[in-house]
Amino acid sequence: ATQTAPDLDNNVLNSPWGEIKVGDETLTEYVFSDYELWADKPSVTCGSSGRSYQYGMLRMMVERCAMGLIGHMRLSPGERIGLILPNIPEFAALIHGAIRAGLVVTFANPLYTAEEVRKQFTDCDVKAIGTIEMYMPLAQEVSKSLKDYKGTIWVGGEDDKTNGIFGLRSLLMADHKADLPKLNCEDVCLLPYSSGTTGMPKGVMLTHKNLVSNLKQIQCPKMMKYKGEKGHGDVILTVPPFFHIYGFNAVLNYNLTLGYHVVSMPKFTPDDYIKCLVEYKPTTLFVVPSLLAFLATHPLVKKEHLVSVETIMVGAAPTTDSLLEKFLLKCEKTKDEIKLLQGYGMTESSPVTLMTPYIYPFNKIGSVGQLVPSTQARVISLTTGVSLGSHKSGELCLRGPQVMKGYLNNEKATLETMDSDGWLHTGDVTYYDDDHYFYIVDRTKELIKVKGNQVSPTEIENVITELPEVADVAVVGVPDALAGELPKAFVVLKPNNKLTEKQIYDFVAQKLTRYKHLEGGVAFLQTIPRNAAGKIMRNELKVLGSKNNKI
Ligand code: 4UV
Repeated sequence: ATQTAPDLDNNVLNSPWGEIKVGDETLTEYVFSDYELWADKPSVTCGSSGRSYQYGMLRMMVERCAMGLIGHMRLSPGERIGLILPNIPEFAALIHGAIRAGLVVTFANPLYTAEEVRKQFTDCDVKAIGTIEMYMPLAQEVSKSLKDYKGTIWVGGEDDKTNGIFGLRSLLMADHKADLPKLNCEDVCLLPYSSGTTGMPKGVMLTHKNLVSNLKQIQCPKMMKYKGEKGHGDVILTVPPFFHIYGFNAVLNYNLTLGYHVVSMPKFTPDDYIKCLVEYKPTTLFVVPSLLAFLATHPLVKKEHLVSVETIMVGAAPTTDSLLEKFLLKCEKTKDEIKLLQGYGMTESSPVTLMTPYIYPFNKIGSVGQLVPSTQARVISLTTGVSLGSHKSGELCLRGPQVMKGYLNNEKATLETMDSDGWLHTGDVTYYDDDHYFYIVDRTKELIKVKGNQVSPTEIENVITELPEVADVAVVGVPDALAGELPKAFVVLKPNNKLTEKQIYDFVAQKLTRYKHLEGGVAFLQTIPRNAAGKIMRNELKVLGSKNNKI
């Protein structure tokens, strides 16, 4: 059954799920608030090596890591630490250790190029990096550009003081007593990067309060009804990276708070994923649409592999009804036997704002759900800006305690994204039905989503502009069945200059990580369509791009 009609005042929607008590704990306090109840149970297990820590051990590692960062590495509260780590159990120890120490954490995709990491880490003035052996050359290369650098933490390695390297193990074992600072829940503790509605990736300032509020919002026992209980014995298999807000807060922290067993995969391969399904018999899978497509369509995935699965949480990019239905056919389960829940959110909102409640009617398949507790929405007309009623599409605006403090050192972008009444303008086009279930139908912002990963067109355009032959360029996303979207470049060459599509593709490939490569193609134009204000008319290019995918 659907919920009773929520308050509706001037087309401002309130959550039908009421209010939460806004978080006044710090993130690490909240995530480990009940750990003693399951201290001997596994917390995070590496799906490929089997390496695993019990909750009691993880909690101790967090505390010792915090002391090591302060007492041994001489980092000070408020300073920034950058993590270049895949989904391994030590991620949880290091990130919560740093947050407990009062440091502000930024994380980067380990597959980024040195240039991409350098941009991010210099932008927020990183003083220490945590990484594993495989990415040590990347970390050391980036660290050369960082001011007053205090050292690299090597997860799985030993001290090498001459090179400023601290082995994580010796950091944890070091005999020192540091006074850990008293933290304020209004302080920023996380700086994930997001391009938001326009431009280059920016540091998103999230406070303890933002992140804890969001955990409470998605742990609302009414909305998730059956799973109010903690320590339920659930086993989670997750691929979404912990270095993205979805993987970090909505997956890792969400499940650690509840005492569940998180099986993480440092690298996705079909064989390893199926091996984990068989070995760990997960009850819940956290996926992005392209991973759901893998489960639904890959010949190696059999229905026997999915027998233990009760719930699948899918988010980070649009999912189609036909994909959800294909998946149900594959596992031969009904919608009541396996819950396909969707979550919608943004880095700027910690991330979750909309979620399908655990019990929802079948005709709502394809909806991203309802407002989580303590969250309000307005859908505003793209032409007039007025708030619209049900069944009318417009830009989704959101307000709640999970919304960021702003972008780091970028007041202009903050003001463009958050208005004076605290509404976050998402750049997503949506409508809601009479039961206040939301449907995402389009995106007005420039952002491209490739397999759930953010791709900023501006970032690719800036790279292509470095080519001396190029007069003008615009990058847009074109639809792709598997990845969702792929970046495609439209390039105007200077008169009498020559470049091939391949030269442009290769140039971008040298500078940016794999999922930002121009897999949607390169096309040459005489001019880039711009409006009177000089803004690229991306919609025209999108139409051109999808009609003519392989120009
Ligand atoms: O900033 P970001 O990279 O953030 C995310 C967040 C993913 C989440 C959030 C809550 C969940 O419960 C969950 O399962 C996953 O990806 O990108 C934000 C943009 O991604 C698109 C939309 O354009 C956002 O502005 N997006 C995120 N989730 C969805 C989506 C969705 N369910 N359906 C359609 N688009």
